[in-house]
Amino acid sequence: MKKVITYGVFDLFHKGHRRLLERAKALGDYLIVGVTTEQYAYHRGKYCVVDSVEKRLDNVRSLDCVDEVIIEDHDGQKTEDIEKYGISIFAIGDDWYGKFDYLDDLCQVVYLPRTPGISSSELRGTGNSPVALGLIGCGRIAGRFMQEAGFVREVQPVCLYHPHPDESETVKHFLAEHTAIAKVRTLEKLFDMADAVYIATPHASHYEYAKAALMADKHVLCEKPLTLSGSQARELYQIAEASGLVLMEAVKTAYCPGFLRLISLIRSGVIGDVYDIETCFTRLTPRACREWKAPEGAGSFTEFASYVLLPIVKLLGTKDLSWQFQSVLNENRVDSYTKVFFNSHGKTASAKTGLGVKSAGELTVSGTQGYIRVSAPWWKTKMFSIHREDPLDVQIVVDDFLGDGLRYEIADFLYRIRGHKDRDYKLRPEESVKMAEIIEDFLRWRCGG
Ligand code: C2G
Repeated sequence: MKKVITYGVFDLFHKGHRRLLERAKALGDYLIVGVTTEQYAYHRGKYCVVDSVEKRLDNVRSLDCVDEVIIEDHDGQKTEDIEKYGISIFAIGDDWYGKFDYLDDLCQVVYLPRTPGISSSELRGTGNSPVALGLIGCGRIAGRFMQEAGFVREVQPVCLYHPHPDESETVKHFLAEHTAIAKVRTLEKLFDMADAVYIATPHASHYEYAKAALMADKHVLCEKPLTLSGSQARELYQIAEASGLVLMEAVKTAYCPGFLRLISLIRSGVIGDVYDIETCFTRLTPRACREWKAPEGAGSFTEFASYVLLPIVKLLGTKDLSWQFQSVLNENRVDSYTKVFFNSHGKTASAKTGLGVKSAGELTVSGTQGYIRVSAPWWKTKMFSIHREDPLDVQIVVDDFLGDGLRYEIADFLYRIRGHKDRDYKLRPEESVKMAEIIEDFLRWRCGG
């Protein structure tokens, strides 16, 4: 029996996919189809898969020409599969021409002509023109955001609003580098031009900008921390919910595949019940920098809280969490180092942040059957190790963290704008609100209140 194998994402299943599979089957007697997981598609630069893997598997499985369906989820799998299933022919569309010639040694490689005039990308865009994005503010992170947005083609940054457009060197530099971006002088103009807004301004101004954008019926992706107060964060989520708008806090770690895998593995019990979490984020920062200066949002905790609090609210929950702060404050009561102790029903956590103190940027989660360690920088979760009582019993888990990692949050923002509301599990409103409440409490405590 001549076995044929092919692979694909098969998102928004269409005529081009069906014809490819029918022709692949005609090359032999038995057709195996590898359906690519969303994570592996990500890894290969496809960030906009719309259909769930179940749906994509069902679509492929329902065809008469398909005899067997498998999942494709890692590099090197094609070679393994060809040997494992005794494959005679590897077939794929000719958009991949030459890319799989290396399989020649194992079986015959056939590139089938693609069906013209149809593709998943076009279907994704059907009735949906790209999301025009207006930027508010253009600090360091906005430059990185622009680069990363280039990987999510259906999001197009179009304009920039900055409160002092002509005075700032940063703005001039930004506009010179991103010539497709129009400078607008008012927020009204920005809202006219954009479907959605990305806010990258100093912390204390996030609330006002996010509220104005939501009131103008725009989706909002806001840099962390979303706000410096729990009630403000709650209000923003309420406005978004009531208006059917997407509001997302841009904590990149929350959306990256490695961190999502870490959390789901822990929740599935790999280290038993979780009893302690230790997180840390420090960056030695010169005293001349903004992080030390802005009166309200300055200091190590407001700067890094959104990262260090994330695994804590994810794993200990938001309901019964209590906390206590300890800080090293400078003469302006700005914290150069902060350590927070958490408790929730006897389960504990600690979070360290520093601008003037350096510590290991690691994350350790301890449970009744073992612990997980993510080495520095844990917030770019790429690899972690699972340890048990026997020091030699170590399992290493590796995942992707591409570029600066912002592409994942941008892709999620797009998905959610396109109606995939269920995706808010990556950072739920109540988790984001709880982080803002803790920051608010910290600021009150730091003022001596
Ligand atoms: N295809 C086609 N005609 C089209 C569109 C797609 O023949 N108009 C083919 C592709 O060439 C591919 C298959 O349909 O062989 C699946 O296409 P995609 O879902 O776009 O998947 P792809 O990104 O090609 O994934 O590891 C291999 C990858 O997963 C292949």
